[in-house]
Amino acid sequence: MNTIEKSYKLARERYAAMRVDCDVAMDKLEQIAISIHCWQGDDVAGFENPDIGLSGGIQATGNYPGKAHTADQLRQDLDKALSFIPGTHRLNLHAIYAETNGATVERDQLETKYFQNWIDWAKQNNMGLDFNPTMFSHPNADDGFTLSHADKGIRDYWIAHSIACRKIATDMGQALGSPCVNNIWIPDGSKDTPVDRKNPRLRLQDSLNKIFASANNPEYLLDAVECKLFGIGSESYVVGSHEFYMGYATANNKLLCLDAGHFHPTEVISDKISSVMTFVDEILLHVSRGVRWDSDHVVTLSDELYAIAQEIVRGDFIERVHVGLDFFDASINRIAAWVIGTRAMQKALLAALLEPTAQLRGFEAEGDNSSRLAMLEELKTMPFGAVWDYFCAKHETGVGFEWMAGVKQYEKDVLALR
Ligand code: RNT
Ligand code: ZN
Repeated sequence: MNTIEKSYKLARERYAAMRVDCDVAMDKLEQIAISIHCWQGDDVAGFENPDIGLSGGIQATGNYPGKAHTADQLRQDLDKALSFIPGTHRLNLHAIYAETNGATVERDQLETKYFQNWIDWAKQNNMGLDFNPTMFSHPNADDGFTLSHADKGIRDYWIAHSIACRKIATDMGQALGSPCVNNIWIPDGSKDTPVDRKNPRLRLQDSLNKIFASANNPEYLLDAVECKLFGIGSESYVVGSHEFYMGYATANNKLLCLDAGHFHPTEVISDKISSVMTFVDEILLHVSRGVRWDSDHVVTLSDELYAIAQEIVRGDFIERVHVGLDFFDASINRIAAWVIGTRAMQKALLAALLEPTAQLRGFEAEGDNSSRLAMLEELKTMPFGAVWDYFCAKHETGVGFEWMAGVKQYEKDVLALR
């Protein structure tokens, strides 16, 4: 027996003494497919137009060498990242990752054929796909408004784009036998105090109604809408606020997307999950890490990440919460960023799955808050790392820091030559 197995055996005994079964926890973790965002691999650039900068009030800062410039490079990088991530996951694509073979294809003209390579790649990897219309980094989004624009022509363009994306997402879901979550996020808002907060929201509601006019087949397509508090250049007003989309999702039976960076700095999405789940069937998470603003730092094993995972597990929401990642750091190795963020999410989920929740609930029900606090504190130093290491070893994805050597080698052999 090697050290990893020995440590696991001891850890399993420790957890068994608390009536927690480590094997059951690992089986459950294996079933959770994280939706890994493609855009960490190229700083949200996409392949539509290499000269157009990222707009929409979001920013990837840094210029670490080796970013992917083509879809083949991006898939190659993803393959590398996935080799260090235990389990089977999903890939989250944006419309700007279409492969048009050099042809200029307007976004309202996009079709599934431009994503065929992605579908084939996903099939090979036994992965599902998720999707997003891209309503930024485009001349029709230059003045900060898209689906809520005062100009009908511009609104119609983005409505047509969103409808095209729903069709593509449906085809992806059908091809891969797993529903594709198509998430709508728009940058609409204004830098300074607007006079009219009402009409853009009414126009957004109308645009969404047009986009969702045809019903989705939930076997293939799930529609999500993502709210936000502010962006760079939309500090004073965001059309698609939390209240707006909470209302829209509830009234229209859509998924609500909660992005960890899209609320006031002292607000946390972990506390919103059980509230929102009372009124919508399913939600999408954009797990991210905002540092002082919605900075989209790489996700780490923070208190809030633990709390998000606890809420998903304690609420029995695993089947109803789609866990997606949303960060883009251009200042470090992008493959490492994917691996660090995804592994952190999985670690948090494992820690939550290893919790003796029934016992904790018992203390709470009896009003024994001293025991509740004492046990929560003791749990923090339980050997959950030994279970995680064993899980990684079982999946041959590198135990501990080991995987980083593989990333460094790849940087030398592949990224440095780009
Ligand atoms: C922006 C939103 C949105 C984007 C991606 C690229 O603040 O979080 O989800 O990050 O669509
Ligand atoms: Zn997001």
